[in-house]
Amino acid sequence: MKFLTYATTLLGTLTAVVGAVPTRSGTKNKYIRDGPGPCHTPSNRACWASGFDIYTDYEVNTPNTGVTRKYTLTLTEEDNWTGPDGVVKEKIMLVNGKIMGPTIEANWGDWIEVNVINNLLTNGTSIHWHGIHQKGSNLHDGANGVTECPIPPNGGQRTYRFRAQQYGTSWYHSHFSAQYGNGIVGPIVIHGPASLPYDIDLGPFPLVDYYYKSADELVHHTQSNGPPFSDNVLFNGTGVHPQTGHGQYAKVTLTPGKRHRLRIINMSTENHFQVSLVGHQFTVIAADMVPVHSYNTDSLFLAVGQRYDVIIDASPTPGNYWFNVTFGGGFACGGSLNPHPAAIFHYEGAPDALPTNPGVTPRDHNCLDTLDLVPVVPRNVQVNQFVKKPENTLPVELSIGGTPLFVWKVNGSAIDVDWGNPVLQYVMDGNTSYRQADNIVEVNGVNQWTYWLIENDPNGAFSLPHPMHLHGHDFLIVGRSPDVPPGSNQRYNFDPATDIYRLRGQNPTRRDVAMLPAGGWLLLAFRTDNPGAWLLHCHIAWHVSGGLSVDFLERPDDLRNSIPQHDKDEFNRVCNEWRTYWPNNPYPKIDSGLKHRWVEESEWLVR
Ligand SMILES: [Cu+2]
Repeated sequence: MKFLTYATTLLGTLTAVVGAVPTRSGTKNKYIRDGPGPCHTPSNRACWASGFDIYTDYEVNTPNTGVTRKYTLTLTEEDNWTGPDGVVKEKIMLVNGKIMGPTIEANWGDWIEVNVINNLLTNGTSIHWHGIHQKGSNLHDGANGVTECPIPPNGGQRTYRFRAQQYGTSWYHSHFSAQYGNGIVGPIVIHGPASLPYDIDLGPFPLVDYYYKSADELVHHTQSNGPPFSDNVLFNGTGVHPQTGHGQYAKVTLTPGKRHRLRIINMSTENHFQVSLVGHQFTVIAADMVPVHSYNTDSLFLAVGQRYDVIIDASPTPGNYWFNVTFGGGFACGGSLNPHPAAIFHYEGAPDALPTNPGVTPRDHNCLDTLDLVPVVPRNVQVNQFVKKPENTLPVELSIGGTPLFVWKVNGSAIDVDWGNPVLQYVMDGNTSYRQADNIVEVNGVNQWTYWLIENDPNGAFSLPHPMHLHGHDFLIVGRSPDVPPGSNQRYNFDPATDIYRLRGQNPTRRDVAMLPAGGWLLLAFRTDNPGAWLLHCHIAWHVSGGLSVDFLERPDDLRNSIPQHDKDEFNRVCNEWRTYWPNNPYPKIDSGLKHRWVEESEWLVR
């Protein structure tokens, strides 16, 4: 499409394109005419258009562009596929024929319509638009077993339609078991105002852990073993094999003297990354899809699913610089068999060469994300309203010793969705006899702040940090247990007598993924302003596969009464097709169904 502002080559070396953010003049392209006003310039990115700027609360006010951006994502699978670092993978899944799907791109206020065609052979699918609030469009959230039945394979399809009410950087991924780890991912960019000026938008920079085994084999493995190190790390879909040297470093071109916006996205299944750019600082302007007051840092910790929009000032001596990924927390939140995962930031005009300065290892973030982000549009809550009760406490526990060996439970129950009978079926039928394994937490009250205390097995022998992701909302991070390294023996229960003073209600960090510390607690708040069935889950694919999720059923009566007839019809059509397909599926369901099994038939024959 003409309006795309990023060019990515096959397997994706990232290329800056002139005019990365559309301007009003100089073209007859519809995107640009309906896009930002003339006030949105390199020196004033805060302005967007008449009546809309960085201070506009997008949950209240969104431009009415009348534009719909249409995309088609076709999913396929291949055997014996040669990956970017030269290793042949037995199984891979592709979006539009590529390992990294196309960037879904729109302007703030546009509608986005994505037709998903499932040409996989035996797997269903559903595509989740991570971070998108889906206000009033819960049935387009793409959470199979919750908001829809999976789209059946061999040509099944459905169209997702939702509003770009927010703006910023995000990604889309399959929510069918661990399928996204087989390659069903891609970036989302919604153009809007920014909290700091910049000259050039470099576009999305997806980072992902990369494994030579299929995600399904890894789910099977992690049901009775610890998580394996990734075989490699890919930057914008490419990377170099640490031993053979096959493959190419991702290369990002900087223009000397210019300020560049980079949209860093962690699309991993398990690896949490510490990122740094030798010789440069990052100026952070947004976290997930929340613009923040800018601040400078030498390194950033990106939990699985998190994004940071940063400005990189190309003022150092022109040359080539390593963009490094390191691991912290004693590998409690991931590691890689590639000891030095990296990409190259190359200055225009400099010789094409490998960087020479390896840089210094950034400080250990200990698997914790920063709580010092200050959102531009504030949200304040009365933290003294918080009273710990069983109803607002979500204990996370690792259950060891059953079958499978490792099962993750919240509130004493591991989620295990029923693909053919999603939660929305219950809602539409007015049936409140939910299955225990749907892990429903019903939330009522209109536009009320609700508080959720997640306690990470403080009495267990063993605890790991978890990146918790909420659908349908951004949450406020109202509090967290004291920071200690994940390997520490320190355990923290929430103690109202002392911990109430740790809470922060005045415009705390707000985003859609936050770290739950090992052996500690996290207190989140969201407002009941979006009727829907919204998952709160760990974004480590192996853990949500193992059960680590609840399903907030927010205002079910309001939800039932607000579903458009067209959405009901499509829900029923896809479910009928899935229910016809499923009895003929050759592979059994072995996990929660949220993040299916896809292994060689021979493996089942030997069991
Ligand atoms: Cu987890």
